[in-house]
Amino acid sequence: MKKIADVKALEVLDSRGNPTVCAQVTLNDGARGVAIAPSGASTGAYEAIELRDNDSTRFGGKGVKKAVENINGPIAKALIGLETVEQHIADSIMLELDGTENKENLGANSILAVSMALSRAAAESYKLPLFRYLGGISLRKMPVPMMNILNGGAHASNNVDIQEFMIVPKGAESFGEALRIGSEIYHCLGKILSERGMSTGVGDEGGFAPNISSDREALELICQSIQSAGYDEKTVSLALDVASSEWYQEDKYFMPKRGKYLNSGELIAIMEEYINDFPIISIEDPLSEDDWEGWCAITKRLGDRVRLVGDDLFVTNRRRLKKGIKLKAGNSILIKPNQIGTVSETLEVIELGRKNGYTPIISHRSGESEDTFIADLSVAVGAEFIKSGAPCRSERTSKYNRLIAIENSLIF
Ligand code: 2PG
Ligand code: MG
Repeated sequence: MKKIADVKALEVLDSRGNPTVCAQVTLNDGARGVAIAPSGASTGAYEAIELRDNDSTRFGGKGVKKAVENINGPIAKALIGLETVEQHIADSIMLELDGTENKENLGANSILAVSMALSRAAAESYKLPLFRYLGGISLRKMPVPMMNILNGGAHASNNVDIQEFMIVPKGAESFGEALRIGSEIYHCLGKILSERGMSTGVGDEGGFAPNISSDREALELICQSIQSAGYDEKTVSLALDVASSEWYQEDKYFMPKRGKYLNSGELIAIMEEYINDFPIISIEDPLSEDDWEGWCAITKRLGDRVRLVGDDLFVTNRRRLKKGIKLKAGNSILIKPNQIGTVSETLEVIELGRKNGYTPIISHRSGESEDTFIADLSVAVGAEFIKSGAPCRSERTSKYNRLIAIENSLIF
């Protein structure tokens, strides 16, 4: 009988140099899983709570000692000795122990790290790669990467308000080819920027973060880099993450870097212009998490032309997705396990989305680590896309490299 023998945690650093939670679960047969929780910057208001110490004497208040103690104390006590590795059973025990809707007692960072570490330990115990353990034998396909090559918004200290400009090599024959194409375009963009005397410094997700005159200029620069790398829109499309919840104030949108106010209708009209003029196939958070009316309007107007992806809108949360399905708001859902806090709830919301025609896009956070859980998750659920930043910086490429390994059936 498989049994949980030990649960432990440590405070480690994420890609922004902030503390985060690393958990380890060991089974009675010696199988062991380790996982690190990621962390967002443009977090949705309805996400599960990431527990921070708020003790200004350590890490500027960002320490996660309490979250680590919650694992080493109550979570370990509740899970050690459990005579099963069934994910939903262990996850429900942690949910019950926390006892809140948003996981504020134990922290979604501690619960998720344990939840992911348990999946890994169980996979190892069954001698299966993680994607196979999570997804079973009917694995469908490799995802297409959505690579963020130009960063703005809360992820970069430049003058660009839209958070992410992504390239999507959807015409590539394999994941490896898609990554090669993405990397070539990324380097062409770097060359174009440096020829124009613009900064080639990168933002949180590895994309360039130059100061430019407008969002349109960013889109034009990316199209030029696609062309100069020798590709066209049959092979490479574009995707945006507007992250507009960051701009929303009392029914209006204030673009902080440009100092401009817009209403929902104006924002929708701008998105429509971009779709008309550029090969954009996906727009994430074009409207705010609280602007359901705007979301319904944009879905009616553009939903048959483009993926409208709810990130802050749905926060990987079943209840919010159900509301979206009922109202016909959006047609895709971004999946970030730490927005909800357990592996089983993440799998459930993906299933709910799929049954209702909402494409799942598996996503990293802007604060990441060497953990590659989401790469395996994307294959396990047959996601059409994975978003893991630029083809640059190891916390981003670790996911892409893991996918190359999976595609080639090499199990690291
Ligand atoms: C997003 C994410 C990841 P953050 O908005 O989609 O790109 O950013 O992790 O800062 O919320
Ligand atoms: Mg987003």
